[in-house]
Amino acid sequence: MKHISILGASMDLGQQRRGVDMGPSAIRYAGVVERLQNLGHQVTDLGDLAPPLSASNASESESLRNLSQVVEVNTRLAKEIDDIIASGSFPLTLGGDHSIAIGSVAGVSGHYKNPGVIWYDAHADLNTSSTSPSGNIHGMPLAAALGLGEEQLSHIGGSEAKLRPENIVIFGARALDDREKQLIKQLGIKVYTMHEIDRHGMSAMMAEAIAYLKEKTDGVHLSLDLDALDPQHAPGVGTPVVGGLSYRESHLAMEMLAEAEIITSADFVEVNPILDEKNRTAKAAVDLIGSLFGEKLC
Ligand code: Z70
Ligand code: MN
Ligand code: MN
Ligand code: MN
Repeated sequence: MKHISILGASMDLGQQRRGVDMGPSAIRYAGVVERLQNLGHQVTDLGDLAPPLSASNASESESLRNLSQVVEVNTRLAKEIDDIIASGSFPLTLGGDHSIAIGSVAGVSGHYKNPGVIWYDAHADLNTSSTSPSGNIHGMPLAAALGLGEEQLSHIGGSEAKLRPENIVIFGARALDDREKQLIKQLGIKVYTMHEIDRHGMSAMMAEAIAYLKEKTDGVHLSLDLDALDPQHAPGVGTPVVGGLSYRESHLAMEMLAEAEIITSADFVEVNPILDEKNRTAKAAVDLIGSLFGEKLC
């Protein structure tokens, strides 16, 4: 039994399609609290962080859209996550776009000597304001956690880098920008692209990723972007990318992580109910959360 604290990060200003700020509501509506309680966990729903009021005026930079709002929300989120862990509870953050991982990783990192992360995503989110093709901050959180790019982002929760490159595993990647590929090579970040997963299978690749992180880290944050899944299984995301992980593969991944007992915090992000079909993507998120927290089929 775990004590789990659920926190909604209702943010949609890290990218340009509105509606992903309603992700936490959709995931609650799909029954996340009841699902975890039925598994015997003690759950506290802390509600949503107050969202920023609106997108900024045009004076803010197009290479860092809505920077001040993203900084403000993530600064509060980092503090909340820090407090949740200090209280002995497992922080489960519901996004919101992926920019909120800047705050969640910042809040987690001080609690471990060697914090690690599994970045379960079609994208690497390793852009900075100088490499980003879009200016969307949801494409930058992993770079910010490495201490790269705009300091207002990378210094949230402290000026130090929050993650070491060797403690990162990216899983499910299939839409990397050229500069992100360069950075991955340069820093030696471990990436399981769809190629490796197709070639060797989820079971072998996740087992390898778990062994890798177990050796290097003393706490692992799972940052799960629903666009890691194929759009067939998770249509309600802002940036669907074909050729993704299936619902079944993703379940196996969560079950293996549960069995390995390595995950110490998590976020589930990018569920956009406006783009969804009958809340399917939020339901998939809740199904995966169930597996991550120990649900068994039989
Ligand atoms: C692209 C960028 C991204 C999520 C899209 C896309 C980033 N690399 N992240 N959807 N979740 O604009 O930086
Ligand atoms: Mn909005
Ligand atoms: Mn992402
Ligand atoms: Mn993504």
